Amino acid sequence: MPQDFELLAEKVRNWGRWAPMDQRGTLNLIGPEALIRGASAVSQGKAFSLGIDFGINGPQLGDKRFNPRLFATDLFSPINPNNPNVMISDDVIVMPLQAATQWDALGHVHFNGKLYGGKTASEHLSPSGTSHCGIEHMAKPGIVSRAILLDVARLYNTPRLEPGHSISIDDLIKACDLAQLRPEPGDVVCIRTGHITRFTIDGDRAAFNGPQPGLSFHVAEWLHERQVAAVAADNLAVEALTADIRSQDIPLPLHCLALTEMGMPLGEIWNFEELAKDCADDGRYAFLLCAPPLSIPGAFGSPVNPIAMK
Ligand code: UVW
Repeated sequence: MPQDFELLAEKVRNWGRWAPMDQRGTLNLIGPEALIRGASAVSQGKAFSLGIDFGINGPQLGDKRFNPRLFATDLFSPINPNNPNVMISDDVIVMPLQAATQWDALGHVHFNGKLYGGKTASEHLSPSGTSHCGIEHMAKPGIVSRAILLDVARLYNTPRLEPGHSISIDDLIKACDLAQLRPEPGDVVCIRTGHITRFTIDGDRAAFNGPQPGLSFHVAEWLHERQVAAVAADNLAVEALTADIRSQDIPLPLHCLALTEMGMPLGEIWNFEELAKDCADDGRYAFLLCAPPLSIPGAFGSPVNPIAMK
């Protein structure tokens, strides 16, 4: 794999393509045409949330990535203590930015000491975040474009792909045929594996966090050729994960290619179940996606509640 990987990395590298100090990567491909194409995919007045809840019963199992905890900081608090007929309540949430439905910022992964654009990671990363490719650069303007759903689970005629199933370019082309469309420059590609249902339906956090179906790193070439702006999936990491991830020469190879080489954001833990039913019913797999991350300077990711409109 390392040799394959190196060749592919050179092929898909976008460093310096838009500007020497570029921090938006393939989001630069979303221009007026992609936005208008997205807007013209809305004809039925339907909207779908592609996010899961940010709550204590979320999908996380770990100590670093834990489930969000909400605390009320103000309850029954009168604005005018002499006339307590108007009261407010406030709250604070403690959570990792990657706790549930989220975008990875380009700065989330660096490889061989380099961030996207060839910038030296050690010069930019600190305990207070990153000064290169933080999520704020993806927030303004936010991620709004045409998106297409590639329903790979449906292609295989199964509610969910098996753990470890590695989705190939051939699978993506067949899923495009099923949807009767191809990604156009600036589109966001949404990949349905069905894996999210291990959490949302089965409530099995261990299975959701274990080996899982997802993209093979080889698809980076196809995404690059099709000029895709971003990819989102209904699993933990967009790419397929096997049990031996921690002992691999290049763990998370698609992360390295997408975030570091291409500058292509990855959306994780999205939920396409309701949207996928609707797409299968009406045969329309294209929609307007509005999925702006929060503008948190220096952050490596952001929660998002993506909305698909048809
Ligand atoms: C994984 O959790 C493996 O991916 P990410 O760090 O992008 O969330």
